[in-house]
Amino acid sequence: MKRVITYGTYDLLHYGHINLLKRARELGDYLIVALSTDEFNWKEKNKKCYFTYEQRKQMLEAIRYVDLVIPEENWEQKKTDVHKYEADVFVIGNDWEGKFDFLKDEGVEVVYLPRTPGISSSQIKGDIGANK
Ligand code: C2G
Repeated sequence: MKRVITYGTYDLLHYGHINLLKRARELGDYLIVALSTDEFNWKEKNKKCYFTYEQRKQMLEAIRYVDLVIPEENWEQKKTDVHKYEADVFVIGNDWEGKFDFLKDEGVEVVYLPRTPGISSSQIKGDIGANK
């Protein structure tokens, strides 16, 4: 069984996220999503999520491509996660191109997938805000 892992905030879930998760799952047989906690988002990514971690987790768990959701609490955990969860492949959007190549040293295949153009959580916030 080929196990795939990916990381993200997944706030205001949209089709760009779904496209990523679908392609990630297609690279193996089992997909683990490390979901950024509210604290990690705020402290490390300066992101104030609309939905809480539990709400975002619930939505991800409802997606057919997702097999397991775990918390992402810091930048460093990837190196241990890939062993803890026996991941064969690390996948993320190409906005992170090259940033996680160090995981190859852990024996993990690293794949950067093209982002879906024209959609983002911040764009959704802006568009809705503008139409108030
Ligand atoms: N994504 C995409 N296309 C978009 C928007 C997002 O393919 N139009 C992908 C991103 O590249 C990422 C995933 O969907 O792989 C989740 O996106 P975010 O929630 O924005 O995740 P991010 O803040 O980049 O967190 O440690 C890594 C970080 O946690 C990644």
